[in-house]
Amino acid sequence: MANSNTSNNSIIVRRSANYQPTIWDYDYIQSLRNKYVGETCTGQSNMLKEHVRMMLHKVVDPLEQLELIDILQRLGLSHHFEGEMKRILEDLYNNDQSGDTWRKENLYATALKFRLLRQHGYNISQGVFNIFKDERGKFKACLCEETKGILSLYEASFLLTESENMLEELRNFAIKHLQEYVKQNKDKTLSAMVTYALELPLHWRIIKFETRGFIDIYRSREDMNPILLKLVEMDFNMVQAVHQEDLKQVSRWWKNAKLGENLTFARDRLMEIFFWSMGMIDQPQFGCCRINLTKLGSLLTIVDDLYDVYGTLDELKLFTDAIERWDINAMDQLPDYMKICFLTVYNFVNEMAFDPLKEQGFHIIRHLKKAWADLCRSDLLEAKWYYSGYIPSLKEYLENAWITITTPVILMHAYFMVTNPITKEALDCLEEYPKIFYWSSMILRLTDDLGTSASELKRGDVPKSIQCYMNETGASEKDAREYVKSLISTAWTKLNEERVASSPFCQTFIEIAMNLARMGHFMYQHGDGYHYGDGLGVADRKTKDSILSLLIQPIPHSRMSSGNSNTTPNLN
Ligand code: 0FV
Ligand code: MN
Ligand code: MN
Ligand code: MN
Ligand code: MN
Repeated sequence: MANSNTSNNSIIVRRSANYQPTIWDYDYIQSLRNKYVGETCTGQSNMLKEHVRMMLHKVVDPLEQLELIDILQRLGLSHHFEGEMKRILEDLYNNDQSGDTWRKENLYATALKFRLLRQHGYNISQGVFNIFKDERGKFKACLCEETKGILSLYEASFLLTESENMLEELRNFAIKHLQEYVKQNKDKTLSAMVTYALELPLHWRIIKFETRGFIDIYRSREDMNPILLKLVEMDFNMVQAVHQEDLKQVSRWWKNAKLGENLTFARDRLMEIFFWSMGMIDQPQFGCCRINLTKLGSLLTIVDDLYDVYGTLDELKLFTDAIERWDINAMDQLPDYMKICFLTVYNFVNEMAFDPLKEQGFHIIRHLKKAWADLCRSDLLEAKWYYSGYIPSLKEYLENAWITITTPVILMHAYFMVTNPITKEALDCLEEYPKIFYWSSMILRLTDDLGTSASELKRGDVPKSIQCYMNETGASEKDAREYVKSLISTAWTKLNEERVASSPFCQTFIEIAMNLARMGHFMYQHGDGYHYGDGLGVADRKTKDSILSLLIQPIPHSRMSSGNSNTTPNLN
């Protein structure tokens, strides 16, 4: 679709993505009320936490310890018990050296221990799986009897790092077995668990987005612990209350900035972007970071639509030049609609740089504006390709596209949002984009292409990875998609490597980089969910449903009533 307007007496034909307005009304967001706040809640929750802390001290059976840690993580409670969990894992890791007997020949326990230790940064070797091979190096046939064990192996195998061929082999073995198991459909509950795991491994999922579903599963488990259940219901709702306040605050910013109103060519997706930020970092104490990431994401979305949809090539050159110069005077040369984009970006970035300068004496504008300039230059190159009809090779496309997916800008800002004190060592490392930026970005790019390129090409956009690969090799779309998926797997192995490599980055930052990659899978899995209303029909409902269940609706509490008197918006 294209519309035209006149400027300097000539007609400018512009593309339009025909984005639909937001489904989340400002007044609705502001009307959210949550009763899970205040001292009574905090007191009750602290008491329950102490009970769980005691549970963690009391369990002595290693397998029970591991299972409890796994459950706490999946319920989204692990950040309350980091010290206790570390103590247990440390013991288990040290025990491993002296050869423990409890898990010998037990694939389920071995794999669970392997996964949890690796998740927490312990250097446990893939060699622990050797005992499951026979003399000829094949996996013992008896393993296939044990689907629960193979499922556990499957999840563990995704924590592989480079050149761990055995883990890759084990993963293929597990996938084959699990696919076979689903076909037979012997045990409905276990089959459902396997299907869910095959869709996406745990390591590629954002834990926060899985908690709501897992709480329901946990509630109906035979071994459910009522204290733990009560704590998680309480905690989930209390955290939700914090998130809602963050959302309300940033939604006031968005309304005041009038960007949605004034820039009608761009996606107005404040709620969805807030949801992304929540996926990147969900701990309650990081509200300020969530708010700033949401602002940043909104600006990046507008700038992306500027380059991909609305701007003419000449205008885009001017905008790129203004960002590269980082000069407020460069605003004069911009068409009116771009002035507001430029000024908002300029003010936001400068404001981000204020605290580090004031509090710690670090001048970081240099780093931030470089990331923006790189982004705009790469976006401009894509625009030039589009207007000239050029189709790059996949390699040439990706060399540019890992920048245009905006991850380098997001991570550059995120580093400063979550790090105090900032270190000189980290700043030096940020001069060139560190590899963790690159691989996190690559996963987001490739997953985004799998999910969005169909609608992008329909409205007119540069060919994305799938199309570049098809053009270059003559492959079918199906094969091209498979190839892109294999690139994603490789990128994950590299990202796993960077995650544990020595680096000047704190764990919180590394987790944000991992979650950004995971977000790509969430988006792709849900079709074109991020572009809500792009016309991709049912797929976009999933994003809305996730937002409702995680951010809007409290969990009905076993004692308290469900509490939320708000009605959900009319979403049609
Ligand atoms: C992805 O959209 C997107 F929304 C971008 C790049 C803006 C950044 C926002 C967040 C990561 C929250 P789209 O598929 O249009 O991106 P590309 O790069 O394919 O144009
Ligand atoms: Mn719009
Ligand atoms: Mn785009
Ligand atoms: Mn783009
Ligand atoms: Mn895209």
